[in-house]
Amino acid sequence: MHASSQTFEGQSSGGDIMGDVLPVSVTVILPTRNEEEALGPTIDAIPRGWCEDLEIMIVDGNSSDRTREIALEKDIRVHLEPRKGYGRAYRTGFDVAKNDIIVTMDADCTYPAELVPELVKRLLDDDLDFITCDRLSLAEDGSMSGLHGFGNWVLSFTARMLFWYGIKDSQTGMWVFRKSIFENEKMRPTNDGMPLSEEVKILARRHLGKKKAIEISVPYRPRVGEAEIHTWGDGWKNLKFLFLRRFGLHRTRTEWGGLETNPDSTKNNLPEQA
Ligand SMILES: Nc1nc2c(ncn2[C@@H]2O[C@H](COP(=O)(O)OP(=O)(O)O)[C@@H](O)[C@H]2O)c(=O)[nH]1
Ligand SMILES: [Mg+2]
Repeated sequence: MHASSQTFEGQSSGGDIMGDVLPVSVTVILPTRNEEEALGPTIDAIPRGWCEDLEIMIVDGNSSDRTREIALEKDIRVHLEPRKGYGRAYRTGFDVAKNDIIVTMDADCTYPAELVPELVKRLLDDDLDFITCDRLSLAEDGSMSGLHGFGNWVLSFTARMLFWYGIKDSQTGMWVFRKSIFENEKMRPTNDGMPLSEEVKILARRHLGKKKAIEISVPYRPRVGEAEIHTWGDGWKNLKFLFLRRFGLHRTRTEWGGLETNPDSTKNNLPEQA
């Protein structure tokens, strides 16, 4: 049976049932822009004490609300990436993340943070390089509007047709992978916007293969806090990017990695939040 039919439904977790501490270091990256409502509960939902070193960080896109303050109160790392875009935040975060395994999630309480230890354990046990977490099979009521559900289906269907990689959910923002995959420069995503999400999966399947890059179904929940939704605009950009990427016509606007000048709480040079 295909890997994507596997689910992590109903398996709650935490250090307790995991037994031994996993012998790895992990960075959880949360991109944020104005997530003051949902960031605290998202951070609190991430289990602690189940791996040797756990770094939790936000890559903040110049939030104008209390997002960065909340992160500092919760004692997690804050990296400020003033350049706009979801993809830009990750193209910086992937580079500045301290640890060997990277986990990504939105900072909006939609993804099952409680499953992070089990997903990492799965990566190690099965000697995988990349896990993408499908939301479409187990989405909870109210987590995706009809239009968003339809848009996700169109994008995932188009991605399957163009690339033939068999990924069910091309738009999920939860991935668990080894940071070392980026040592191969071809694995580095190029898009600074929402299309980075589909690009990451396309690259994983292309360069790591189906055995090392798998899809697992996880629950998906309604969002906390306002989304800056550009349903049609982002949908169109995602669709256009699939075709550009397929025919090699995509272009990189900015370079891989964070800027030296980006403020970071580990450098003690964050500006006061406006
Ligand atoms: N740093 C940064 N984060 C962003 C930006 N745009 C969105 N985000 C964050 O990226 C995540 C995904 O955005 P979201 O609005 O939930 O998109 P959706 O899940 O596709 O509806 C959230 O945690 C946002 O706060 C941005 O320009 N910069
Ligand atoms: Mg979201």
